[in-house]
Amino acid sequence: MAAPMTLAGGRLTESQRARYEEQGFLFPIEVFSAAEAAAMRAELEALEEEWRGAELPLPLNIYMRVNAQCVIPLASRLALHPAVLDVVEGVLGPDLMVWSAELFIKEPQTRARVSMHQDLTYWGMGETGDQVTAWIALSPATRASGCMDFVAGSHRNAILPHRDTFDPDNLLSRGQEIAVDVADEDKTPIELMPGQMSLHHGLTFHGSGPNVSDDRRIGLAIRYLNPNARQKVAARDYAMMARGVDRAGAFIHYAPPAQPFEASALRLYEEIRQDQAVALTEGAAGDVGLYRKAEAS
Ligand SMILES: O=C(O)CCC(=O)C(=O)O
Repeated sequence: MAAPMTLAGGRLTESQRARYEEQGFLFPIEVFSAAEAAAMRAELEALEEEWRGAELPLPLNIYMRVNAQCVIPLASRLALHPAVLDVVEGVLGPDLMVWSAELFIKEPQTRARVSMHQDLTYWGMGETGDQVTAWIALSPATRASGCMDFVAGSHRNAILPHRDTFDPDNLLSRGQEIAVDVADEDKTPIELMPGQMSLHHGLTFHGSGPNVSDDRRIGLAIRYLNPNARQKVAARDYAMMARGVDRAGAFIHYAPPAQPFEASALRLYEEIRQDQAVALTEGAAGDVGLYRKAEAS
């Protein structure tokens, strides 16, 4: 596993920034100690234990996979953490917003995978550079546990055609995969220890294989925007202010949750999910389960 990069006072150096621009990704970046990451994992697993059988309007899995920052304080705390923001600022500048935080969990010895794709395909924001994803490992992300693979330089492509597979083993919302064959030798495995993160551009080709290890693979993918980003497909979009100022006002701002699954946060969550669904389900030929309307109670 590669040694973590040496930051300058917790921030990217000019050459690290240039490497991100060149490759479309950067790793491994240590943002939390192993002990801090273990405490975060324990908090997450206690939350899963407490809420798994609870009466929530939607299945717990949806709240974890889509906009977890709205209803799970651990997710918003990580997304707003200064150690993470200091690094992200090196890519997006001083004004930062959190668009979404998504837990990608692969249970031990399971087939769950992520097909090769470009994130921006369904965000409704076009091919903007005003976004970056920070993916934080809360358990070892190794080749055996199904770490992500990135294709260096692929972020210089436009958004390429994707096909929806709706494969149940695919963790993506519609099992979308890029209609391009990616050779194994073009993939860089993004192995991370707990507390380390990677950054990737929304046009970078990436995916991940199954977890054949005996531990869970837990990652939190946080999508950051700067205020130059625009939602072009949905009528409205939302973001949590993280740092600096939003002079453009193109996104509706909201506050992080104080407690898990508060009633007001659950209402806002559903509003955001339904509005964003317009972009994220656009053109889908089948049912996009993560964005399906909640059944009326
Ligand atoms: O966690 C994974 O394996 C894939 C996550 C991903 O595709 C992303 O963060 O954009």
